[in-house]
Amino acid sequence: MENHTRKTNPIVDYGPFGRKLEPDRLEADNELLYYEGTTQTSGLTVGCGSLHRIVSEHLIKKESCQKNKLDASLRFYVEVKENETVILDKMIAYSTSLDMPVTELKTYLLSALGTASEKGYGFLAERQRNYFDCFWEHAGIEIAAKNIEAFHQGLRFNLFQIFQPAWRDGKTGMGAKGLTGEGYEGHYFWDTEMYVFPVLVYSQPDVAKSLLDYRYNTLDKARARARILGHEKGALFPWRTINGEEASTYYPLGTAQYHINADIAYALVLYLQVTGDEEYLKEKGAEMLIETARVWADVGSFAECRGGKYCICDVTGPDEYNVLVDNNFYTNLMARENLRDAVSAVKYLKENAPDRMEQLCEKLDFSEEELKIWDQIIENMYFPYDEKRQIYPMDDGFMMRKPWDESKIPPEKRAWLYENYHPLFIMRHRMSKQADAILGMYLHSDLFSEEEIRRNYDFYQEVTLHHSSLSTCIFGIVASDIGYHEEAYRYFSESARMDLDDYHNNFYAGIHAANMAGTWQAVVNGFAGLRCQNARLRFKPHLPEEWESYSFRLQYRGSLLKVTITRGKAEFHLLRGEAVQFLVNGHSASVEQEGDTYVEEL
Ligand code: IFM
Repeated sequence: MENHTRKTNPIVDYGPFGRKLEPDRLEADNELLYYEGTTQTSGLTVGCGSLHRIVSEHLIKKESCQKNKLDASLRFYVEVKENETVILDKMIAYSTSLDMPVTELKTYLLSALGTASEKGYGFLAERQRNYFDCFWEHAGIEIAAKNIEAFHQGLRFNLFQIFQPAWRDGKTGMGAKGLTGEGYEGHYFWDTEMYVFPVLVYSQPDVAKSLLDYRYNTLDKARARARILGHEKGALFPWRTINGEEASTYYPLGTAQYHINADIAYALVLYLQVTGDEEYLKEKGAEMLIETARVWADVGSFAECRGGKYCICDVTGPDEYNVLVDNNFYTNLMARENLRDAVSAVKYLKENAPDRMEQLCEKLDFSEEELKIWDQIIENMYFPYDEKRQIYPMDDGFMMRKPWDESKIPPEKRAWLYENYHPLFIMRHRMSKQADAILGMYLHSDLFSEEEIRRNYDFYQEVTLHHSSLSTCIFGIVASDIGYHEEAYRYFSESARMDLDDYHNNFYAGIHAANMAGTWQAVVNGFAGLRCQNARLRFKPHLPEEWESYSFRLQYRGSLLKVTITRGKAEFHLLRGEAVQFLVNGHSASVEQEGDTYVEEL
């Protein structure tokens, strides 16, 4: 089949169009169908075997028919009486050339199918059920409220859809559409690190770690990419990719989103703080932090016209309606924190693993001199600021752009701007597609006062169109943080059933994995106010008016904590593991032993 693509939207695709997976072989033999195909550009081969068996007593004849590499089928003839059930077991196994030489794919897959069919459907279903029971036990959110079924269904659907496609082998990442559709050609974006990853790090830290491994395993490609972009040192991760190579077509909406480097670094640091996995920092983390930081130290300059502050020009921030901008607030903020984390990693290694530091200095040709420059950048990062409104505009030019007048846009074109208007028309207006500066303020909320966040939220609330599915969940979380509880609930409600109710009218192309994870975040990071600051959990719990209670679980440094919020109190129960210290509503609290509960009056 051909991938569906639209020629009208530069974000979605600019071609080449037509079939992208070329069939190499297709065989139908007795009960087995076997397929192998290779992607045209990246040359990745996928092998897929499927075994079919009528397990009830009805079979009278089987036929296999093979016409060519595109058309093969199996036929099963059964004799059935009215109301009788026929059972067909179909077992499918996939593997790819990332895992083994293409010549070994078929043998491997047939053997996997053989084992699966020996074990039988019942065994496999049971194993899958146990696996998912464990997932729900750690990731599930329970809400008690009237008429909550629809939200519960939305939450569960969303969690399932993000957990299923998050790969566990360290060689693959996770598509923005999960495993459900062809939208964005299966590519991985920052959606994984900034939206999905925080859910996994607290519920399935091993899966989160595999996703980091995937980035680590593609570091060489990111280094090569940085050279193409003119950076002599460091690594630049691709905006969209599968095998680690940049797969963006239209660079202003792709490669220019340099913030992906800092996003990956942010996820890595979150993982280190939540799990305390210092070995990971030594083995892989420090190298990733150094290599991503190096690009930040090269991409900008200390600009005289900005009082010697460090400026980063011609990048695209998260917002895809304002591209190739100077000093995108989100990018500068995340870049500065990426550099800060890299400095800490180097210090940590020098003190705790000097041999590894030495190795890295040699491998990366890294010297202390670089640290001095990083420190200067950290001290002098430039942020656009509007004195009159006392807010951070999204970038240097944002306040100069033409005000957006939606009444001039016919209603049927409003949600499809790139499909209906030239990019320049969109980019010259003062409006925003999705959470951008606000996202930075959520991720680093400890660096801003509540008043500051509120002023910025009020401003961005007016200019954000939420045309991206990555937007409402973030606004909801920030709304919770500043006490706009009704608004937070409204945003949560939109996110929770976005795909089930197809609010964005594009479910045909697949799920919106980032938003799905954003629903979990809206409850845990939003209503319950969870942040991990300086490696410590902090909460600011709130119970939405519409609910009687809600509860969720978090894994933190090997311990399992259950948090339950009811009217007037929040309970923190240590289900498993060692003592956990945390902050709740600004003061310290702890649970010391398994079975302990700390109760906070609200
Ligand atoms: O990564 C996102 C981006 O932020 C908005 N457009 C869609 C991409 C994939 O979900």
